[in-house]
Amino acid sequence: MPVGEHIVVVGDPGAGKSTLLSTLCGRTGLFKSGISVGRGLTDRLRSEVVDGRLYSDTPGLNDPLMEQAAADAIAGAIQLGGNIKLVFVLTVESGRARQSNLDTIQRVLDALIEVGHDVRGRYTILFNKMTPDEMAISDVLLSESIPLLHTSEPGSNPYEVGKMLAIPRMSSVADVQDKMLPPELRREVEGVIEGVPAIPILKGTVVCMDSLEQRHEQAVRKLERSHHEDLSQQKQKIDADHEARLAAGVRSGGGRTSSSSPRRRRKSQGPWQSTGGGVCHS
Ligand SMILES: Nc1nc2c(ncn2[C@@H]2O[C@H](COP(=O)(O)OP(=O)(O)OP(=O)(O)O)[C@@H](O)[C@H]2O)c(=O)[nH]1
Ligand SMILES: [Mg+2]
Repeated sequence: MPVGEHIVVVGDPGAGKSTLLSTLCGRTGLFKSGISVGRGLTDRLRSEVVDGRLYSDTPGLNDPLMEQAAADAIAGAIQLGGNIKLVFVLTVESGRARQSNLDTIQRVLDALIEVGHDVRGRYTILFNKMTPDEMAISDVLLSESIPLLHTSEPGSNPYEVGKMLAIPRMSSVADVQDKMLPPELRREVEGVIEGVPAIPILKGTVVCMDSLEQRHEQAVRKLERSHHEDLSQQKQKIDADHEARLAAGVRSGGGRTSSSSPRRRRKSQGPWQSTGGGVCHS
């Protein structure tokens, strides 16, 4: 059985994951944070045990230079197992959650669902670095900006979120290296994460973090498969209908079904010809 609480933080590069984790651990600079030009600062999985709890920091999945490393790091964190408290850290642009954030959430949740985990109500979303204007509309932002949360009837959505929280942009940590958020914010974030049940994951669990390109290819292949299935079902139905009509024709007097009939001969050249319909044999 999995033991121990394990906080795993996932989000875009620069969203504030490392700052947040160091704050939660109460240790300045435990997870390196700061400005990073061109690529994410955290470049691989970093895990630390503090007061018996495991904390995992991952690189931004949407960093094109580190996409694979980031996907591996997230999969690696999950593989460590434990009672995983999954925390997504998002930032907002012009009042909307960035699409890259939304893709990341879906990729990680899909990977967990695929190996049989029920993630409903078992993860947290933090909207970080919110400006005062964004904070003023945070209710709407939180409830409206993640389409994934509105894809089906309430209660039946496999992606249902546990809790969400808007965190104001703190000028005290703005682009400063290894700074921590103020204690009152730490308590608020802790409270939210604690209130969300964990996902119990066995150590060694392997998840597949597909790239966006792979997901696209899979979707195209799925469409192609279902298209072929539709076509083949239609063909079977046409064949069956035709045979039924032929049988009915034979029963009601074979004379009219003679191959000497030009109309019948034309019909026999259709795609169902291979069924050997008796109509062509006088
Ligand atoms: N203004 C403000 N800046 C913040 C806040 N949190 C983090 N920052 C700053 O944002 C920058 C990036 O923070 P990090 O914690 O390194 O972000 P990250 O998500 O770990 O970034 P990567 O490791 O590059 O993926 C740092 O310079 C922080 O000082 C916040 O709440 N407000
Ligand atoms: Mg980081």
